[in-house]
Amino acid sequence: QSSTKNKTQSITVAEISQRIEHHLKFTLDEQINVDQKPAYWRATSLALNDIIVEKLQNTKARQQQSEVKSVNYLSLEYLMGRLLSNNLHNLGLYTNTEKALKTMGFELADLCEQGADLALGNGGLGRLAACFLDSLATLDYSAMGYGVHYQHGLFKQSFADGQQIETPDMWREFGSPWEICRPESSQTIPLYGHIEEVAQANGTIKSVWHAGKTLKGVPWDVPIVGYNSDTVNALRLWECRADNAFDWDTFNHGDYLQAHQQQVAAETVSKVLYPNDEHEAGKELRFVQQYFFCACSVQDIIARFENQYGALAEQSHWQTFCEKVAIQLNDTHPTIAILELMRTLIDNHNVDWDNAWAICQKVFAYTNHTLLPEALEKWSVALFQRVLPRHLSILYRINEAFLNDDVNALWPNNDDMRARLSLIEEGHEPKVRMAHLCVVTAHRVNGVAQIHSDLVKQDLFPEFDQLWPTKLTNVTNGITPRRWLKACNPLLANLLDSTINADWAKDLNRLSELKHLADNADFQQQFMAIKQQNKIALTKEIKKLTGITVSPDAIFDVQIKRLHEYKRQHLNLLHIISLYRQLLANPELDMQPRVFIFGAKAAPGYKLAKEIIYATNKVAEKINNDIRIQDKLKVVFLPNYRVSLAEKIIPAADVSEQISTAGKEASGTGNMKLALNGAVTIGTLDGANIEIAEEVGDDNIFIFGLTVDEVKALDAQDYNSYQYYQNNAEIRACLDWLDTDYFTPGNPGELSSIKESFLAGGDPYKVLADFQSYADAQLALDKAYRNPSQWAKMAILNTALMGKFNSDRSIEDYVQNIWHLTVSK
Ligand code: DL6
Repeated sequence: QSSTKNKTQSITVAEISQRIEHHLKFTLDEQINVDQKPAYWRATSLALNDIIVEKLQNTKARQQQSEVKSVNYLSLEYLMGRLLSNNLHNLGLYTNTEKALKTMGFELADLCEQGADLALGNGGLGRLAACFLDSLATLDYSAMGYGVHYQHGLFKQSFADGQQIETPDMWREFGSPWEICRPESSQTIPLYGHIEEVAQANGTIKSVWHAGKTLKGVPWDVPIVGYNSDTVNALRLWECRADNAFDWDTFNHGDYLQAHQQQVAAETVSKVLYPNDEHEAGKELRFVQQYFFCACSVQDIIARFENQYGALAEQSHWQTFCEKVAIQLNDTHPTIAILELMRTLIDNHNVDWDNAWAICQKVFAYTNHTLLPEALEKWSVALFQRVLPRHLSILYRINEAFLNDDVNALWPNNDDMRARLSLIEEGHEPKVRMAHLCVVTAHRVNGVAQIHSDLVKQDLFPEFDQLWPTKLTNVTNGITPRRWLKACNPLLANLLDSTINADWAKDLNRLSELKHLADNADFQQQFMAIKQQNKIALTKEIKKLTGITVSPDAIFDVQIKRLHEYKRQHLNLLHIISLYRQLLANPELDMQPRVFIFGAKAAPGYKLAKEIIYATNKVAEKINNDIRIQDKLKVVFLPNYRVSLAEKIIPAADVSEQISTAGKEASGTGNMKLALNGAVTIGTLDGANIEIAEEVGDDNIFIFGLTVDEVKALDAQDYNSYQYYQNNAEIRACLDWLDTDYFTPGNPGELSSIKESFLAGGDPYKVLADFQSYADAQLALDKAYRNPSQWAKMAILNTALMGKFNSDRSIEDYVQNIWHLTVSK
């Protein structure tokens, strides 16, 4: 195959115009030159998709021919964002398309705004999956992303009198130009029913599963375009339909609506993304959703393998399967894939137990993304038994072998240890420990930042680490510099293009050349002028979205991430209240004006998280309208935080708030995006903050707060949050203020739940313990900002030293240590 990347880049402006006009006329039946942005957005996307699909076909042919190993990334979440701008940048067609559209009277940047976000994820885990797909294609690896084709992605958020309101996300109400339906690869998925033990002619017993119901999985492929590469991979998303869509008997008896019921029931399986971040709700529908997704994906992986290499029933192909297939489990959500592969190999492909198990151990690897106990999935044995009886019997056998062989070898006759490590948690309602199944099966288990991986070894799975000392490892997360700088911050990207003589968006380490310019007054001026322009643009967006006027001369201090107590938006809020108090006491307080910008969705069932949003909005309302403080303080909570909004906020940020309780944030990736765009971090020694600090140096980051060990020590001596309340007058005053009706006129006590969470609630995330240290760090930050050349230097060095956090590096780590892929060029 000849290289198509240069061919793509040479597509002319006229050709692009022609392709757009073709779709306007023949696909959309639109009059050319009608001023209709949605139609032009769609026509442009379709025109681009034609080019992409051709590359996708070439990629497939090339990958098949070269017989390279392929990684299958299984994730219940993909936070893709919008695709038009990113695909254009990755294909090198942005400028020509911009020109083409100009001749038609449109601004490309404007049109890009028309696209809906593909918000098929909650937060960091889903966005990481999206970055990884981008890097895999960019690096020319053969990869397939597998996910769920949710009809509704993450809910839309708005505020009514400060309260979060959720409405359904309708990302494909009128279809999406980016997806291709593949009915020929549909899957039939059995579930429920019972097992029959059938004696075989050779004297053995075979378990035969008589399913009570089947579902149909229909795949939709979203092409994943590599940057400046020949590769377009696919993200395959499964939609659930009824296997027999219509009950003809019922239909013929005249009950037309009833006849449709099966279809309605099946569709609920892929209807909606569960909006819980770091929390498992344990609902049957979610279990079925996970299984449906895993079963479709495993069957598809096998079908693709057999299509290329021949039937898996043949023993000679078992080894080849291990050599050609890697399956990565993105957290425990897709764990059932392990049991499904075992079941399929044994029941459908005549593989014996030992070989099936050996295959599973070779192909599966698992990434852990959280230590929070409430996020570690456990499914009730009873539910398993009802929905997946055959899978449960396989799980029991795996457990038996694990406990009797592995555990017993290291800890002979140790019932305590058996109970601790078993795949089943005994008790009133026995449960399957999904993470244990992953660790027992996978050949590699990785955490997502060094400290997190260390804690996975020390605290979460110490016994597994003793059993298999090389299994647990680390791959620090990364972000794609294509979306998170080149596409979202064109002004800075241009400056980098003209300063660095290399394709920095591919080789991000080249940004370190900026180090030598960090002190250069001219370069500082250019760098900060771009920041200022980005801030002006965000100022307008803030006005549009909230009606609030902010000054671009203020410090733009940003905390954007899911709302969770451990991420401590309420620590930020407490500090804002304290600043406000200080300003009321002394309106002439010498400080740089500051705009605190929040973006966060709370899980709809997470009461305190929603109360924190409400409190922030109420405090914001008061502060923003208080003329006594002369605009020195503004608080903005932007509604509906999502990828496309992040792309507007991040280039404009001066300060990046990464203030989780040490030991709780596995890695964070927003911290990397913000620093890459020249924001200076104020953060704890948690997750990837530690590695960011190592890269940029202590002078270019504001670290505060307890370390992991100090948090543990506080817990060991029974942390008493009341002491901080009693001993720190500022804390006391701020918390007591929340009890009054100052922020909620006429309704005292509306914000008291936050104070309560710190006091009666025991302050589980040590907000009060870290408050003073945080306030001191904020003071130091304010001082640094008021020295423009010092601040410019810090900002430049943050951009310069983010090379490590390129998701291409993360992918190369996975390739070297876990997947062992080779490039297909
Ligand atoms: O690894 C991606 C991302 C990390 O950067 C965050 O620190 C971590 O909180 C997040 N974890 C989850 C866990 N979800 N569940 N279950 O989203 O992963």
